[in-house]
This record gives sequence, structure tokens and C-alpha cells, in this order.
Amino acid sequence: MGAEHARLLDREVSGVQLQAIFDIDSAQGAAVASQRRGARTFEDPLALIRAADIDAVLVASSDGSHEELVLAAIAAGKPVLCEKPLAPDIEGCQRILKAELELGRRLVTVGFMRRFDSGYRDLKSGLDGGGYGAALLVHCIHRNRSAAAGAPTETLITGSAVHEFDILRWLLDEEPARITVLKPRSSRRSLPTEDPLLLLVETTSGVIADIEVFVNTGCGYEVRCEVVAEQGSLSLDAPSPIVVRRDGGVVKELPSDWRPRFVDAYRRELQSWVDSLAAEPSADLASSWDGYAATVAAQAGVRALRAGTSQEIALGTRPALYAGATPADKEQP
Ligand code: ISE
Repeated sequence: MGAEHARLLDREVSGVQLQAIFDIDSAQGAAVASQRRGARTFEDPLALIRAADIDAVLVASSDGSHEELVLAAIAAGKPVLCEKPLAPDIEGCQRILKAELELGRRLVTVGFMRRFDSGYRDLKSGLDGGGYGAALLVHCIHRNRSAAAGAPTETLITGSAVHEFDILRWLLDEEPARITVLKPRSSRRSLPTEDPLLLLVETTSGVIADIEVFVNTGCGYEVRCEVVAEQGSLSLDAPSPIVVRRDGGVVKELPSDWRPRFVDAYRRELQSWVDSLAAEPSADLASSWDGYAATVAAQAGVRALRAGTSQEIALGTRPALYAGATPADKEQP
């Protein structure tokens, strides 16, 4: 993912110069830097963050390393875009929120790129302005062709469904309130990982979203979303650039993983972030509060998975620094 961000920043995002790369695999870091105009490598990510000629930082390292690197960027007063999750644990997210609140300004953006996907944006603009009435149900499908063998079942929630937790907040403009995790029969291809899972999320206004997460389909990468409202429904299907006809059949090609499926969303997200460095952040860029909210929902999902009972999602009061971010405080219909 870091290499893909480096490619986009170097080749497809304006107003930015990729200067430096750190990768825990130094050979991989050197290989990426060699393909990028003028980028040098660092052996220490904290030295990179603190370097005088570095104005902003993008973190795409392992989930557990995010907190330290984001806190270092805040301490250096540098804007930072951190890939999801902001931190895998609630306490880590709270330490980041505390550091930003003490600084008194927002420096952190979290990489929930689906907010910049044209399909999701059409879904949201249709919901917001199309006269469909209140949303009632949301059906989500999130399928990976394959995941790391033996990945902990929790990662279906913390690493994959975390995208749905954020996009539901953004689409519906309200908070999740409760989560239940159902475990259907597991695919033998996935064992010992319990895969797929079916998550039920209820929002504060009573909308119920069902989220199928299946990370070893063996078919291809597929994300779908349908919002069912009082006067109609809006559905985002898996876009397919081509339909292949051969051997007497018709094949709708599926991408191999999320990078080709969301490449335009990543590019728009990065361009919006770079543009925000010299101006006001776009309301669509996810803040550290959004990152915290997604992790709170994910950890409630992990508790629900383990306990077999539904769990409350309690975010607490959003600080004024994050007012105007999603979701807007709005009267329930
Ligand atoms: C991966 O880490 C991502 O963030 C992708 O967007 C998601 O679709 C995939 O399931 C995750 O494993």
C-alpha cells in the first residue's frame, strides 16, 4: 500500500514532491525510492518525520506502528495522513486525539478512501438530495479474493469491515450504536480463520446495516452497497470496466484486490489531502475523530464476536475541534 501511495504521489498528484521513504524492509524501500523521482531512503522513520525538508508525512506501515508515527508527526507539527486504522486499539486512538487537542489544531487525516470513490459519492448525493426519504436498511458486501493464511478472525472486523463502519457514518451522517456478529459455517478454504462473518450494525436512528465480510472467496475483490430508503433504494454494484464473452459464457471481470478497484479514490483522497495542506481540510477527509469512531466500532465488533452477544458502540462526546466533520450533528428524522 505504501508503494502504491508513493507511485500516486510521485506521478498522479499535483502540488507535492515525494522526498523520502522508510520501509522496514530496507531493500523494498530502496526499490520503491529507485522508481520515484528524487526520493531518498531513511533507516529511521522518526528521523524522516523530523527532517527539516519534510513538510508532511504519509503512514502506510503495519497497523501496530501507526500510533507512534502519528504522534511523532503531531509532535513535529507536521500534517500526517495515516492509513486505516488510525490505531488498532481505542487507547491508542485516544492518545492521538489527546495530542491533537493539546496542540489545538487538526493535523491528522485517516485513509478512509471510499469517501472519495465516485460510486459512494453518487450514493451519498442521491441519498442527501434525491427525495428518497429516510434510510431504513443498508446491505454491504465486502469480499477479498484471499487473505493471509491463518489471519485472526478479528481482522475481518478490524482490518476489513472497518471501512464499512466509516462509510456508514459518512453516508448516513449518524453514529453506529450497536453491533452483533454472526458466524455462519466457515469456508474450509479459510480455516482456522472463521470466514465469512455477518455483522449487523444498528445506528442511533434505528437504521440496520448488514455487512458480509468474506476474505477468502477465491474469486476476486468485490465491494457492494445498497441503501434501502422509504421511497426507493440506491445500489452501488461492483463496477467492471469490461465484460468478457468466451467459451459460450459471459465473464464480468473482478479486480484482484482493493488497489485497482479504488485507485481513483486513493488518487482523489491524496489530492484532497495535499490541497488541504495549504487550505482548509475537505469535510470528506476523515479526521482522527473518524479514525477513533471506526476503531471503537471495530473493538465493539470484536467483543460481540467473542461474547456471541450484541455490544454497544459508545463514542462519547465529540470535541469541538472535530465539529463539522462527519457525521454532522443532526436532528433524527
Ligand atoms: C485491506 O487492508 C484494506 O484496507 C482494503 O481496503 C480492504 O478491502 C481489505 O479487506 C483489507 O484487508
